[in-house]
Amino acid sequence: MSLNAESTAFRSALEVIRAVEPRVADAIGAELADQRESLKLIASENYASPATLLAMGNWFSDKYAEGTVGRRFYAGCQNVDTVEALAAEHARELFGAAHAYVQPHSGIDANLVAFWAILADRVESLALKKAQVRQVNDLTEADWFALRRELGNQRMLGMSLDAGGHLTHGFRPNISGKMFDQRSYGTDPATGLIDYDKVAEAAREFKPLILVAGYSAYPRKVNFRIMREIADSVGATFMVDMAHFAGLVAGKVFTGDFDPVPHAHIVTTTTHKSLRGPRGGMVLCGPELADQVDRGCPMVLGGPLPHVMAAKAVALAEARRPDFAGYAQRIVDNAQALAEGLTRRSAKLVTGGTDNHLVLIDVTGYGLTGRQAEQALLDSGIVTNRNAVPQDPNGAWYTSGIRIGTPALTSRGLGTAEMDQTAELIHTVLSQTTSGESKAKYVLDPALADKVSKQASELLAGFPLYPAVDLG
Ligand code: DSN
Repeated sequence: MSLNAESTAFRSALEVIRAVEPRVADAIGAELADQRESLKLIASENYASPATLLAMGNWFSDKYAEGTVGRRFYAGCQNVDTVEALAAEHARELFGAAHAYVQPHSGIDANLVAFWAILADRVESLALKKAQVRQVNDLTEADWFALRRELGNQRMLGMSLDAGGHLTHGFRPNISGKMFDQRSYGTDPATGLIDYDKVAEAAREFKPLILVAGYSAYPRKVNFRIMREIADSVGATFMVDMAHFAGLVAGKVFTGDFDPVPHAHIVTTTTHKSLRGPRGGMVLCGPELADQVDRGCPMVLGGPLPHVMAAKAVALAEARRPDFAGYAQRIVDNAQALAEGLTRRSAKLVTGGTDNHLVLIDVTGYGLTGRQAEQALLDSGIVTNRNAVPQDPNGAWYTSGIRIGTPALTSRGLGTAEMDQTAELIHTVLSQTTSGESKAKYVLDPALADKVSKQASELLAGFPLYPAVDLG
């Protein structure tokens, strides 16, 4: 029987790699086997399509292409121009954005590009007002620093890390918290929800240059219309980092007030989470910030990765297909089924549930730290990650939470019935694990961990991962 195209492609690729360094070929094969075997609930991971994966493994990797489409610092970029323009076009169409910049290598890179663009735009506006120069690049170094001092306000207000924000939204130890004078907003201690009046109050007091919305561990929707009104009321630039929920925006699950694109001045994202593309980042904005954003490389970023931009174009084309909306809705249906299943079994959830792709379990309800729970689940074939909960008593390393998300299992085809079974497996492990002599140590009967691992494998057996890929 002849092999299908995917199996032939991956088998041939591994054969070529094996001839040079067999251990790499073995590791690639082992990674597929591990991913097939584990119940992957990491909220920020997914499974890109074979077409997306294959678009990355080619000679586009050999090309330098600093600059932008049609304006490169290197010759011979006509084919890179083709894929970069395609990726940007798909992104604009998918999200209804005026401008898309598809070069960032990651979410952090995308955020750095946005910070640069906002700051440069403000300085340039000030320079223009004084009729000093036409664009920021024409400023002398002395004028640039003088104008930055005159601008004064380099303050960022973002969601705090323990409330579910991201490191790059002004967390003090991160570069965002060092480049900017930062303050953060949290969530209401009683409900776990964003209190927009409190955000408005903080904005009035702090008068940030940038108001950031977006999260990596907040299990609810954010009203971006209200956030924009808050930003406007203090003259702040409104930035949304939609890395976690970009797939829900693309799939039109988050619309109206919950779609950041019509409300934010600038939107950043990764491409590999709920959006299900290759590892990478992207920036969307209106015409006002487009020129500064396009200076991302080489201003902030190293040379673009044309092979990844090719894969972004493929994945974004996939996300524009009608079936992606169904996928996005199933992600949320599954997360809600998982939340309900856990709640029914007495798990304590931050905010009591979810309306996006993730659920945050407060594992102090099981007498555990996040680290103990994460390892106990891993022993049982369930891959999650520990995460701080609001006002976390165990800090950002040990934490008190477990973050679980459904984009990956939904890609595999699991539905709400399987989410209930997943909730049962998680609850079984957590309720049978006891705290050890330190915040990292725990006691779990290995026989129980084995039993749950087998049950997880049985659950997954009906939903083969990459069914078209047979490595032999
Ligand atoms: N590391 C990503 C996550 O897991 O949410 C965010 O950067």
